[in-house]
Amino acid sequence: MFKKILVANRGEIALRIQRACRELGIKAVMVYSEADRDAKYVKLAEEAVCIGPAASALSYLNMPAIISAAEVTDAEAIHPGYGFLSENADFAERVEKSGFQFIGPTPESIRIRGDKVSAKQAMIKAGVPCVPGSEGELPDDPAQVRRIAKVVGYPVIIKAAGGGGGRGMRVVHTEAALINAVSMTKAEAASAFGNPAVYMEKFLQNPRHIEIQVLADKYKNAVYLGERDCSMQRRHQKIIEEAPAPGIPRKQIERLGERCVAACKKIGYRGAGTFEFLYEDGEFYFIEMNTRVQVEHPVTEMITGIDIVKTQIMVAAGEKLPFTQRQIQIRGHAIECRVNAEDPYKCIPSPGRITMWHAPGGPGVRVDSHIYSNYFVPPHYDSMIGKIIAHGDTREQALARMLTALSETVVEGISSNIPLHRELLVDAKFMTGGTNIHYLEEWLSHHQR
Ligand code: MV4
Repeated sequence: MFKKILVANRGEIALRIQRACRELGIKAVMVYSEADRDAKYVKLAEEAVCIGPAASALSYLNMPAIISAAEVTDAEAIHPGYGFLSENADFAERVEKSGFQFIGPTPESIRIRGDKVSAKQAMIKAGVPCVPGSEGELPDDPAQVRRIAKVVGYPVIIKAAGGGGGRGMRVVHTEAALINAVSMTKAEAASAFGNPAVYMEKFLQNPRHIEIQVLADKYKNAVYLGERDCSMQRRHQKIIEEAPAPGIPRKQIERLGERCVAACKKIGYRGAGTFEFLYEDGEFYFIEMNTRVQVEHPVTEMITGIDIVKTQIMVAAGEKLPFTQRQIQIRGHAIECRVNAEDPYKCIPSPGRITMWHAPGGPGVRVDSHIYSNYFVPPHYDSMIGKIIAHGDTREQALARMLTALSETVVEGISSNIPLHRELLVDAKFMTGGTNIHYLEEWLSHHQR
């Protein structure tokens, strides 16, 4: 096992990784920008290194600064967390070339999934159900493009191979609009991602966003840890996630999970990963894969009892997965509310000093947050200041515990989205379960205040 790991991230996930290291008896070196000097995990750290000014490009995205910090502190491995450099194949490669272990999959795995066309082709080959569409990249010939769209059926969506997470896509409803939409998406993709390749899919109008969590070691052992429903989102920012996904037959999830595991084995995947699916009319369609630990990993930890971050570290160190699929049991239900420093209805960021913070507690309640009373939320990064997770034997109990937790939580000095969470949790449709990816934006348009 590693003796020392460098944590190349900030905020709650930096603290989460620090905690996993402590539990494993590993020293954690924390890095921080000038704006994060007063962070809780920096105060708690045995070792911390300033890697640059507030701007992410000069600190958390600064590969040489991070690798030098690992060199001067004698760390053996680098955990990238989520966001920043976590899915940057060049970074993973430079980390390994510098003699450190990257805590994540191989650079090749990251690269395959970064190109959505190659990721989708790998999934089709592995038997994972995908959205019907073009076989690979769209050809240049307009007549051929029109023919493909006719077979797929309108509406279609044009997606950039280098895009993802909602960037570089365009919906097309009619043949008249098709060729122009393809050229516009190609031009944008070329400038934004340095890759003009685009592909086409049938556009699903009212899907849910369901994802499967996997863990794999380098000996081709892989397991799935059930699913998460991440449909409650606005502009591709999730705000509530839950597991299991309400109303989906267990057998169908098991079949899908087994497909994902088979795909991991086939591509030699290692570490934690997420297979993202759209779910519409009772069917799953793969859209993207994530090769990092995700913000919403705690709901899966709560229903399985498995520590995903610890397992990431163990498999990166070359250990075997410490459990088999048969040993993984789903217990109860978990919900996560992302607490953002923002106006709850207009969703405008609200950085600044938190004059008072009281965290909730009680049975089944978990808080993953780096904030404290008198902490200054810097304006340079995303607005998430923590996550509240509630677990219960049933969805109803998890919801009740979450409502109590939110009512106990105090954030003063800045705005937070807690009032929004408290309204959504008692919304009749949300309480029933199974709302789709458009629900929150529609809800907000009727509840603007
Ligand atoms: C889609 C889709 C409908 N049909 N693909 C958006 C982010 C990226 N991960 C894929 N996305 C979508 N792909 C087809 N064929 C709708 C979306 C989509 C979406 C997906 C998941 C979560 C939120 C979303 C919000 C808008 C659009």
